[in-house]
Amino acid sequence: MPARNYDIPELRRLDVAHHLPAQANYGELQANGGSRIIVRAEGSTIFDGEGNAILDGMAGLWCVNVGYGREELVRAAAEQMQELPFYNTFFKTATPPTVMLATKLAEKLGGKLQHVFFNSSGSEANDTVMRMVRHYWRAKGEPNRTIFISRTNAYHGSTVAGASLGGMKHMHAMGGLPIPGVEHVMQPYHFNEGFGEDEEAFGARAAQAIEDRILKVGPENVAAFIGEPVQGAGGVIIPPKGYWQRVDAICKKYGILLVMDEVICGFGRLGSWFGFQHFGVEPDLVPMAKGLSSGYLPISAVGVSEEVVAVLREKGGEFVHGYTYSGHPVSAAVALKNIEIIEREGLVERVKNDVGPYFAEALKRLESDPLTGEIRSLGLIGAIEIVAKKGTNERFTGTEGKAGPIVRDACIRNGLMVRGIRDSIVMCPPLIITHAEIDRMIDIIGRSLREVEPALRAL
Ligand code: PXG
Repeated sequence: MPARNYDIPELRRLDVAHHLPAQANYGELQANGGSRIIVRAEGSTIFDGEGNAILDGMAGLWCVNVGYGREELVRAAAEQMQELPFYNTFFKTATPPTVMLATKLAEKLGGKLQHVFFNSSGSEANDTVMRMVRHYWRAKGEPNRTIFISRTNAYHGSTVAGASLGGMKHMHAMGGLPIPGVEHVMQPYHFNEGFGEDEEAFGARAAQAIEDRILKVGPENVAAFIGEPVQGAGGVIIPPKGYWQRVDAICKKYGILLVMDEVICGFGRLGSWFGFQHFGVEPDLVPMAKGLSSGYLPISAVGVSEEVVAVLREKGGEFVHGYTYSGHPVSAAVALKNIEIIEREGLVERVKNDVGPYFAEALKRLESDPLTGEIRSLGLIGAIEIVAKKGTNERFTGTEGKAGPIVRDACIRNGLMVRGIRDSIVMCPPLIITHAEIDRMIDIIGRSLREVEPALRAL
């Protein structure tokens, strides 16, 4: 559909005058004359108001798994809005799409994960996790089990609970976070924290850090461990082989609940419906969002195990928690249709057997670039570490943490949206991306690295 005829300079002026965008430096944004206005999108490409076509190497914000411009999702929303635009789940009531989506998710989660609680965002899903887990332990007669163990650079959202569970120092530094009862241990970031060390041995060391902390705070006080199967916003940290098996075994050893945050990894990203299935472990709670509706409408969910629900049913009384939009029927209808599309088009298998391996192969073309340290990917998520000295993990002096955004800006100028995280760029394209588009991504990144090298070296 063609974009409407917007007055882009005026929109940018109004953006500065009235709009406070998410996670932005407002002074810088004002000095730059406002945000880039994105007006439409199709397939894997977004278009800005100046008429630039930008290949979306980030699937929106790690979420538009089925790509843009899906008429079926528009129709699913419109039909549900006509029939029933809203009803809540507070008054012992539910709506057909909500019940059907819970059933579908139970099928996809499989095993003991047969129950689903709905929310609107990944952050809210993790607030639900925190409240449900603590309620569970109280109901079970172990009220001292309140502590969550998480990891440095984890991202679990931006609400008070989400940002506390997360391990982002700059978020905590804004004040008052993390709230009490959250412990952070090292992340399994081999390139930065285990360079030169055998990868599996490093993974074992990172898992051991979790057990050490459990013993330090007392296992009887620990409620749960939470982790993303592959850390996304933390820089696409793919854990070494054996890491998740070790974490799972540690949780079982001390009777601690395992929460795997599938907000990014869920719905095909790693070539499996959920990341935990790829890594071969079975968590107790599974927050998910983003790819659940491919971002077409806000919706999130928490998959919950039979054991947890059995305790809540027997001894929990009322679970005094929920949101106005828990199980929103329109969002649920869109999520159901989105899952139907992923199934019908075999997108999960496509990532596993086709585009995932193709992406990994294509990335290898950047291995000879003097600026690339490590290039890693799993399914359709990947990262490129930018280094000052080939063969090392040394960063550019004076720009510690800044090389990523510099390369990212060059990529955007050249027509590719990627995300710059500290000294890396990360990629997370729609699952429908074509081979030709992957080739174009790699070309643009290669060209952008060549363009910025002199500026990086001059810093
Ligand atoms: N868990 C994970 C693993 C996430 O990636 C959330 C929870 C929170 O979801 P909501 O819907 O509340 O945003 C996320 C979100 C980034 C970036 O900087 C990443 C996310 C959100 C915003 C920015 O890459 N992930």
